[in-house]
Amino acid sequence: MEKTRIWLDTDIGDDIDDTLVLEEILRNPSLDLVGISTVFKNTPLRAEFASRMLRAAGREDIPVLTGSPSPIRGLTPVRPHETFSQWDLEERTPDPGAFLEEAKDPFLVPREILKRAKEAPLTLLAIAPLTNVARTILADKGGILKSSRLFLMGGEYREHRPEWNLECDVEAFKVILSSGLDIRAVGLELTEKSTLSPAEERILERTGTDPLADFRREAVRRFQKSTNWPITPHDALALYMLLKEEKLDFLPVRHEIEEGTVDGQVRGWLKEGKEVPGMKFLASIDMEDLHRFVLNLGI
Ligand SMILES: [Ca+2]
Repeated sequence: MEKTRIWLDTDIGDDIDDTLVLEEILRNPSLDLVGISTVFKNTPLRAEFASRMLRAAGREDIPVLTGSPSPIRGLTPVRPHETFSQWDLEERTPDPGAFLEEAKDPFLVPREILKRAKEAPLTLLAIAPLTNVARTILADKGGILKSSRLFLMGGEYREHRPEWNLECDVEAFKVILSSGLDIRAVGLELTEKSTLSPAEERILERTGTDPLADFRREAVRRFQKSTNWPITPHDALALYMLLKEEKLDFLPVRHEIEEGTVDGQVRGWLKEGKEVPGMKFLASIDMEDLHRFVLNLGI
């Protein structure tokens, strides 16, 4: 079977779900991960985190690129729990090293994604604010991305509520909606229901014996200790959707963005609008099967 060429755009290093997604991708024999880009705030540190994870997996051949730290327009929202929750405990936050230099070039990530998409059709998996992806779409003057696909976690499609990845870069989400690309999205209304039980969390804490599993176990431990939150694997639904698309039900996206300003910050959410060509959102999901997928981790 031909492998799916995948590019991961991620804000790995805060919530644990991006870490779980990257591990699953690395372990999945049907996926060929051709590159990773980081986005939102401390992108050099996120890149260092991802590259350490690749090292644990023995996959230093996969490029990790430092993407946009701030949205296309407006301010970066702040939420109270914002730390590099998987790293800040007990040891000093590591030095992002060479990734700091890379962060100065806002066109680095678009250039590299377009280069890969030109070689062969590419599947973009976006599990973070959509700044990098939007910049890539804007830079794609030759229509290279028309043969590629985009799977994303972002938006809320049922109740007009704000969702983090959308509101962190409202302008970027508008670019996504007007891109005409072949897009499958999963919204907060489904992902927020994916919280693992304490017993399931314990499975994540002990599964696997290789260095990649060790890395994840330590990340889970630190996440739990610093946040004291249950694990809600929002982003895993986007990868699940990518892998099981044919068995899932989608609805056409008939939405547009409504904007408001709260405390001087631009906020945005989806409301009903005209049909967005090429874009569909996941209608429902079997949570038991999703949890089996999250906990299996291909081990
Ligand atoms: Ca994420």
